Amino acid sequence: PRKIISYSERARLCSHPVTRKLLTLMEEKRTNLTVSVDLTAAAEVISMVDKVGPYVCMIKTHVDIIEDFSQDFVRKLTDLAVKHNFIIFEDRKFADIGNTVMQQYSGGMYRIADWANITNAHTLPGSGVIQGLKQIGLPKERGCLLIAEMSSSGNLCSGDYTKETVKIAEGNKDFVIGFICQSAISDDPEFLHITPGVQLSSRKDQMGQNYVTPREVILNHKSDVIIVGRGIIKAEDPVVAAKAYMEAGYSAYMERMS
Ligand code: 6AU
Repeated sequence: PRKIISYSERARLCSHPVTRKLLTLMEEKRTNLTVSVDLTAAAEVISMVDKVGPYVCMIKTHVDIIEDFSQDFVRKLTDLAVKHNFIIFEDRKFADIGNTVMQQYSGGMYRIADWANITNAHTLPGSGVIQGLKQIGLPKERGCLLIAEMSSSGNLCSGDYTKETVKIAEGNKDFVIGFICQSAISDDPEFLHITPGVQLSSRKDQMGQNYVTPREVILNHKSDVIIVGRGIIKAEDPVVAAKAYMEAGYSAYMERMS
């Protein structure tokens, strides 16, 4: 079992600048909530981010679902990150050879590496995917999360795959800052454990997504950060919902500390 030390104590142990910043602001803002703003119009995304920004440590995007993506969207998003003090995580799930992901990360119309503090990658291709991303991300002080486990039914990320993913992370600590996972899989305090598939009410959706509660994730599964999408963005009042998830997540962290 993982020894529990506070987010801010951990920030001091961490050498990666993004991890330090994230853990520090989590304690300052008293939140371990990431909102996944999976909306398809740039203006809707920006308006939602401005509403929930005060309650989150991180905003997660899927920019390839935005119909009218532009550099203006990027400017607005990065301005809001300063205004509300949060980290930007583009959920790109890179999964190709190093040479390809390098171009996907730096170029195209999204130029993800220019604005996203964090992105993520599957380890299916082996460590080459990290070598490619790193060439672009290291000089910009970016961080990467490895997908070690998934929330969807029947996924293949388990057992040896998860263990090998931890090894790839350990070999690339200058760039890999943690995991997308369902529960804590490493004892290293420098690695973040970030968990999607979180809702307070439903247990699943119609396409294989499985949900657990914020309390289960933080207290029982010993994760650090919860990711909530539809539980907040499709709620009748996203601000009320964001506050409820923030409170549920942070009180579970306080309970784990006590
Ligand atoms: O809360 P939801 O179900 O509306 O949204 C969950 C978000 C989505 C997924 O693309 C993402 O989390 N996700 C991921 C990530 C973050 O990599 C991995 C996973 O195993 N399950 C999952 O739902 O934007």
